[in-house]
Amino acid sequence: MSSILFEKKESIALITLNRPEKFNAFDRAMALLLQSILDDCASDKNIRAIYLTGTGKAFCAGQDLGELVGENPPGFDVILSEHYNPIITRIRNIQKPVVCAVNGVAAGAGANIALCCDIVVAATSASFIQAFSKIGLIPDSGGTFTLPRLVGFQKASALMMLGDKISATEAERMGMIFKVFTDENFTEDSFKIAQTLAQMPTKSLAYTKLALNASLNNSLEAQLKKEDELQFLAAHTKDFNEGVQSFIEKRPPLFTGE
Ligand code: LHQ
Repeated sequence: MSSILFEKKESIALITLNRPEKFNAFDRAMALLLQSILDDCASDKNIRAIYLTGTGKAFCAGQDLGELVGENPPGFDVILSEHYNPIITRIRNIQKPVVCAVNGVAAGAGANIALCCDIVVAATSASFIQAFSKIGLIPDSGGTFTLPRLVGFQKASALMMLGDKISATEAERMGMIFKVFTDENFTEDSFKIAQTLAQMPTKSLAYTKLALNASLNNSLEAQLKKEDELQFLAAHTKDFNEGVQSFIEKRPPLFTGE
């Protein structure tokens, strides 16, 4: 059985972390596989949205701790530079929206991979834990960049130092994630977001993502310039034309992602 299930459905790439007995923790092979799946999604023009979730009780428990004490464990430098960092940069740079459907506990690198996605939703029973301090590590996988920007510096410090597990509802309340859906309807409700995105003007979503990425470090002046540049590109897409035409003609738009 593959450690990640990968399916393409209705212009959506459905990626399911699949080591349920290890709470979908990553070993090297699984981390490299996720990178190659994301590369496939990036280059496939038919894919217009990505939906990332997990099998079983957990979304992902981060690094497979068993691998660290197994035979020939990968070095720490390799784990970050070859496993997690390339996953985070791929998710942030891919020109398509990534929905993360956190179906259960998200811990360590698993939490921070989830939090770097474009739209993060969670099931009521899901939870988030910056588990690193519990085992004497520091938060990685972009967590020290992402979390303070989502919830503020003080809350991020406390969550990362104490390593408390917080519920999906608390995560939503503090702005860490977008929404919580009931366990019963979680798959359907979360997948609907990907279905909606896959019908939208893909390039405008990609340029929105580029603008948001740039905003993380830009001055207002630089950001206004970035919006100028990207709006120019958006205005030259077929989907912009279709958006305006369909509005004038009072009909639903049919966006093609071009
Ligand atoms: C696991 C794991 C796991 C293997 C649950 N590995 N089996 C970067 C730099 C370099 C090196 C290190 O890593 C990193 C990045 C990181 O991600 S560091 C952080 C690594 N992750 C953790 O420290 C989390 C460890 N797991 C937990 O704290 C708990 O399992 C959580 C809070 C996720 C879930 O707790 P429970 O609901 O009580 O479940 P459980 O502890 O009973 O786990 C269920 C099973 O999953 C169990 O297997 P078993 O055969 O005993 O039933 C665990 O061994 C396995 N599992 N996490 N990371």
